Amino acid sequence: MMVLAEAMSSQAVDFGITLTQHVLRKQHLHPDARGQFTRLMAQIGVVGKLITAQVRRAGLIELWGETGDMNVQGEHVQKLDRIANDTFIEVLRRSGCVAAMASEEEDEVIEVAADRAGDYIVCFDPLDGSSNIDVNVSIGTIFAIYRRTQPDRVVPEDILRPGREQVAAGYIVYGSSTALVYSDGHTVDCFTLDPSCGEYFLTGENLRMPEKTTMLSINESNEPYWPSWTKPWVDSIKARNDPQRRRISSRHIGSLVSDFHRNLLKGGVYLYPADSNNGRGKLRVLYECNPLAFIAEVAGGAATDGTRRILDIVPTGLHERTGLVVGSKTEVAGVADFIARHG
Ligand code: AFP
Repeated sequence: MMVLAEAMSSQAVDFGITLTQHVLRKQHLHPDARGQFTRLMAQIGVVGKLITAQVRRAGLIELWGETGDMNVQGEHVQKLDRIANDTFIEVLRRSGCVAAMASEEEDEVIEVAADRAGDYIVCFDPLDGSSNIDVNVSIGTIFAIYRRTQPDRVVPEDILRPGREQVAAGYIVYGSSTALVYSDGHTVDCFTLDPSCGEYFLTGENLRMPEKTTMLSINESNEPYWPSWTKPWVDSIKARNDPQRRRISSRHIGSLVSDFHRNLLKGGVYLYPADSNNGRGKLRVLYECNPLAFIAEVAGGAATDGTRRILDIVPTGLHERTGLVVGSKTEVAGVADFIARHG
């Protein structure tokens, strides 16, 4: 069995650095910091612990299954979706760091009472990949953090703004362990929750998206609805394989946050194109695409809807959807070429 000293010496990162310690260490990069961001990240960490506790016991305490309600997206709400959403809202409402929130599960913006409001706006998907809950497959929470634009009131532009204005973004994956990954725009860092002491420790520092694509993540059953460039593009990626050597593997979990996390670590491209009939994608700009595009870019990757950089989209509605291609920079750049050739 690996003893603690061995584990410490085998770590590529500073062993024993907690999430809060790490955020504090980086405060010098933000000379106007007032400590609110540090508190906000600590509270998001708490949200991750509370949701982890529910996810880990879901099968034991009847948290699998649907509530019987539909959400604003017209999807069946799972019991864990509801719990994760309420947890996120209530923890952040009490944090003193947040002025307003937008959730994938809520119809309207959630404003925080003035006496508790802070500097930040948070958009989040409380539990992404909820169709995977009942079958013990990885799911996650995704969040985007912006600074409020007005000191005394929340305005629509606080929420309906391009993703490039994010000050930070991150996600928590409830997988074989609970991992919290976030970027403050300078680096992308990964923390793993140690369940024995309830603390997040730094386990990956300054993550870089591998330039080489080895994983292709797409739901191929949607092929009849793909726009015309998608199939030739997918075929061109698969054509990198030959009988002597497999260079590309197909991996699609159906939980964007988990697919993204794997591709960030292993090198891959994730694709959910806009539907050729209605021109809309499935994924939500505010809660899924923006935060993951932000992380991808800071890690050296890129994200597009096919023609536009994801972070330049100015959403006109809270629950706007878009097509998404996210992965290494050269892979994503190649999409424009296929669109020019195949439309
Ligand atoms: P749910 O949270 O409703 O399961 O949606 C998950 C998701 O938005 C994203 O995480 C997946 O990658 C994508 O949908 C999967 O959608 P398909 O089932 O259409 O492939």
